[in-house]
Amino acid sequence: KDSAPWWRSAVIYQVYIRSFADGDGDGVGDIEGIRSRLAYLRGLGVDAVWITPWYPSPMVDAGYDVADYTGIDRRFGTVGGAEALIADAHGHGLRVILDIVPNHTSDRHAWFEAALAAGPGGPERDRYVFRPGRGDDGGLPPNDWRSTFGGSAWTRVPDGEWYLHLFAEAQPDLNWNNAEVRRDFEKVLAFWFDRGVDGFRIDVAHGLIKQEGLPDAGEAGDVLQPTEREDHPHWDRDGVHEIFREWRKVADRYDGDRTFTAEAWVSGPKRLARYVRPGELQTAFNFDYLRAPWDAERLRAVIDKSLDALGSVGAPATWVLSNHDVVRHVTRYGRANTEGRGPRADVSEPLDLAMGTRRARAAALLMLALPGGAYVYQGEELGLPEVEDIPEDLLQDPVWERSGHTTRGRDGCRVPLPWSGDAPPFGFGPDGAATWLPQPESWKDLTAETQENDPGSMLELYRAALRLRRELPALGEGDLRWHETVPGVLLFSRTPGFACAVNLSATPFELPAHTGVLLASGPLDGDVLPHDTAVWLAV
Ligand code: ISL
Repeated sequence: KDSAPWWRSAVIYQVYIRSFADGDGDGVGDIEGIRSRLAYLRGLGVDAVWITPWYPSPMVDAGYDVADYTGIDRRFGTVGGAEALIADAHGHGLRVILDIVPNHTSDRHAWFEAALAAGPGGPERDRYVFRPGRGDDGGLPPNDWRSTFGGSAWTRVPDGEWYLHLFAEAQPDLNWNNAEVRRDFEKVLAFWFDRGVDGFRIDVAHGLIKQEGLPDAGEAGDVLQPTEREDHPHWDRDGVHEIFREWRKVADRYDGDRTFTAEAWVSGPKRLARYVRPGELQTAFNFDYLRAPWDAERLRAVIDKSLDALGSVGAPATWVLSNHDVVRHVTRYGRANTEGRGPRADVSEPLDLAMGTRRARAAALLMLALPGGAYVYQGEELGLPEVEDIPEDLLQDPVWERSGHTTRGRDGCRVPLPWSGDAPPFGFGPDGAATWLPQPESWKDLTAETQENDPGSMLELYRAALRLRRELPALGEGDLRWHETVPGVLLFSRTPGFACAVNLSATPFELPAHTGVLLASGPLDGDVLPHDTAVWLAV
């Protein structure tokens, strides 16, 4: 176990920087805030932190609109502060993963400003995807592609050309056929590797290469997720792999195991496995697991298909339940009939938070018992639910509107963390300081301080599970063997001497023979596992 590279079984904690901890009291989380909470992360028992974009940005898309890849936004700190954070984290035994955003820049990036100034045909324009429009006077977009955030993926500039943006208008897509774009990103990787970072999470890794000729997407343009179709003009094209093989060579020039994780929403584990073939990236988020509903058959199918596909290329699986783009899973699981997918909260379904929390506890034990690595999104260890009643005038996420369907966006999973105390800002920042989104009063019962040392709390469950993960040789990488049971129950063993049972049915389940209960997500009834409960057993 010890000789395998760290990233094959790592538990990586996602720090959504503007909502993690606020060191200077301006209501927005920052680098000093993270530094002040490293001991907490160490105590939680994770192996690494992934920090969402901290680069200078107009913040149209919360920092995923980058204006300078080698700087730090003044709201978050300085490059010196970032270096100090990396050193401190390493001192606590925590690795540091950065977020890199190669599909698009901000429209305020110097490259885009130069592209605009250059005019049609200028060489600087070739860094992006500019085209003349269709129609007599070029007044129609060059094709029918749709932005992920709604509307056409094209915006016209005053000189008459149109530029492509698969996300917000303020996020122009880069042209990855341009040699300077490739060279500059390799320099960005080196800049941060030189400062000690251990790896990168690659934003929209499946979007970089567009089909030659930019043909209309036709009906494929209506799919909300690239996961629904393999042959798509701008998602998951073969050419992206050549880029990542070059990136891997950059990482391998450094000592230690520098690593990459692809954020790639693709149509199933076989396509995902293409990103983690030998010589390419090391891991990729398994979003099929995140999207699976609370259903034993469906979960087992996702687990098997993922392990098969990733295993066939020698890559470990990487499980994830929540992130800053989707409804928090306590809330997803709290709605009986909701598929566990996507950022869109269907708030019309009745919500049972007690059920959601109970399932989230069981889901955590399941995830952390599976072979491979896992991601923990900040606040999931506190059992935070989605905040669904943020007043509309305070919402900040670019509105999502597709196929006539408007949602409240992603702010509900991005509310600043409650650390301590009885009232907002709950220790997020200094007493009396604002928070960029309001925190619910009810979060006084969910602060880290309240949960600390409470054996029934979500925080103590995560701590106990992560401690056992470090101690038990069976956990982390390795094999899994299923045992046939009754419908609605998942039961598997791992060697040496470990078994996990999860009861997703309504009927109590009699545990198999074992030599001790290591950890349970809720009270057991002797040797009977109640509904929506998971248990780790010594066998
Ligand atoms: O499936 C998708 C596109 O149809 C989306 O899920 C998309 O891949 C996803 O939204 C990408 O998310 C990442 O990049 C976005 C940013 O807004 C998100 O926060 C980030 O996680 C643009 O940079």
